[in-house]
Amino acid sequence: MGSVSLKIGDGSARFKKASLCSSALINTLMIFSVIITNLFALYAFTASPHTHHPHPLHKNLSLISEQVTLILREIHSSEKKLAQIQKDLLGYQSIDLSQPNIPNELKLFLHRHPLPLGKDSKTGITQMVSSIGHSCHKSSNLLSRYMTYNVSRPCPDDWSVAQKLILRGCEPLPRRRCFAKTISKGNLLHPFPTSLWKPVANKTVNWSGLSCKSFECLNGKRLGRDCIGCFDLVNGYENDRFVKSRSKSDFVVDEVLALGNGGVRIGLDVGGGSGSFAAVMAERNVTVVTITLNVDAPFSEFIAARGLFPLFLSLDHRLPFYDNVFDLVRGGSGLDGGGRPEKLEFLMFDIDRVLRAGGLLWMDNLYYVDGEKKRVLTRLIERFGYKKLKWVMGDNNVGSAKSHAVLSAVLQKPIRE
Ligand SMILES: *[C@@H]1O[C@H](CO)[C@@H](O)[C@H](O)[C@H]1NC(C)=O
Ligand SMILES: *[C@@H]1O[C@H](CO)[C@@H](O)[C@H](O)[C@H]1NC(C)=O
Ligand SMILES: *[C@@H]1O[C@H](CO)[C@@H](O)[C@H](O)[C@H]1NC(C)=O
Ligand SMILES: *[C@@H]1O[C@H](CO)[C@@H](O)[C@H](O)[C@H]1NC(C)=O
Ligand SMILES: CC(=O)N[C@H]1CO[C@H](CO)[C@@H](O)[C@@H]1O
Repeated sequence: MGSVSLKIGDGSARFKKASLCSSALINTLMIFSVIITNLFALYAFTASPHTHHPHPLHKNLSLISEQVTLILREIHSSEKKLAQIQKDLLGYQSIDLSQPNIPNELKLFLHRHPLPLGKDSKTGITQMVSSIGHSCHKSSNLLSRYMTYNVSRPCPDDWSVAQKLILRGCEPLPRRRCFAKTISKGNLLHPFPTSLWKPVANKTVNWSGLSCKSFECLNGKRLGRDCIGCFDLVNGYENDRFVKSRSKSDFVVDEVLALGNGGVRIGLDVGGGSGSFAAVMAERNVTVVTITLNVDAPFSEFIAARGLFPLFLSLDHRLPFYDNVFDLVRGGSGLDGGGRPEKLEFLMFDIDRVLRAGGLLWMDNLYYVDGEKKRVLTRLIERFGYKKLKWVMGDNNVGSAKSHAVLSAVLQKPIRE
C-alpha cells in the first residue's frame, strides 16, 4: 500500500490507497478460520481415540496432545495474521488501538474518514488519514496522557508533555480538541520593527513548567551554545551578534549578504536561539524563519514577541518546506547532528533540499571535537559540490573558558544536472 501527502488548508493530511481487502471480507475470513480451527480441535479430541480403539488410550495421549499443539499453533498464527490484516486496514501498524488505556480522543483523531465523494480520480485515494509520528507508540503512556482531556474545555497544563513527546520522535503530535492556555499580550507587544530589540515583558509568557519565572532569571543562564545570555537584549552581546565580529570565525551578516549579490530575500535559521539572526536580517528586509523548541526557556514566545517567525520543530523532523525555496540557510551548533555521521547526513541533505541553487549555506561556528569529526564534516560538504565562498577553521573560545575547534563557512549551492 502506497501513501501520498497532500496539503490541505493549514495542515497536511496523509492519504492511503484503497486496500484490496474490505472489512466484510476480513470478517468472513475470521469467522471461517474460527470454525475450521474449532472443527479440527473437535476432530482431534473425538476422532483419534476411536480410530485407534484397540490400543490403550494412555499410550496415544501423547499423540493427541501433539496434534492439539499443532492445532493451537495454527490458531495462534491465524490470529496473528488476522490482527495484522486489521492493523493494515486501520493504517496504524505501530499503535495498538485496542489496548484498554488508549484515550478515545486518540482513536477518534486517528480514525480514517472516507472521502465524501468516494474515490478521488486523480490520486486514487478513498480515505483521509491523520498523521502522527511513527515513534509515538514508543511513548504510548505519555501519548495517552497527552490525549486525555475534556473536549471543548481548557487543555491541561502540559506543554512540557508535548515537548517531551516531540523530543522522543513523536512528531507530528496528534491534534487536540481543547483550548490551549491563553495569555493576554495586548498592550505588551511593541510595533515592528521596534519590537526586534525591545526587552520582552515577563507577562507575555506563561512561565508554568519552567524553572525561571522571568527573563532576568534567564539572562544569567547558558542555555546551549547558541544561547549564552541570548535573552538579554540590553547588556549582553546578543545585540552585537552577527553585526560585530569577535573572532575570525564570526562572520557578519553584511559580508555574507554581499556574497549573495542582493539575491537573499528569505532564509532559514536552524537552531536559532532567541531569534537575533532573524532580527538582524529583518532590519535588512530579509525574512527568516527560526527553528526552535522551548527547551528550558520560552524561546518560541520570545521570538514571536520580537515580531519574528518561530518554528516549533525538532531537527529530527523533515523540514516542512518545499524543495529549492530558501535563499539562505544558517546553522550553528544545531548542525552537529548529535553524534552519528548518518544523522548529520540526513540533516544536511534536507537542508540542501530546501536551499535553492545559488543559495547560501552559512555554517556558523560549528564545533568539531576531534579530527575524525572534522574529516566527516569536510568530506560531507565536499560531496555536495558547494562553492566555498568563505572557509575558516580555527579556535573559538567565546562564551566559555576552553577554546574549541570550530568551522565557519559560507557555501554556495551549485546547479546540479
Ligand atoms: C475533565 O473535567 C472533569 C470535571 O470538570 C474534571 O474532574 C477532570 O479532571 C477533567 N479531566 C481532565 C483530564 O482535565
Ligand atoms: C499559565 O497556565 C496555567 C495552566 O494552563 C494556568 O493555570 C495559569 O493561570 C497560567 N498563568 C498565567 C500567568 O496566565
Ligand atoms: C520581570 O520580572 C523580574 C523579576 O520578577 C523583574 O525584576 C523585571 O523587572 C521584570 N521585567 C520586565 C521587563 O517586566
Ligand atoms: C527595507 O525596506 C524599506 C521599505 O521598502 C526601505 O525603506 C529600506 O531602505 C529597506 N532597508 C534595507 C536595509 O534595505
Ligand atoms: C501404543 C500406540 O502407539 N498405539 C497406537 C496409537 O495410534 C497409532 C495410530 O495413529 C497406532 O499406530 C499405534 O499403534
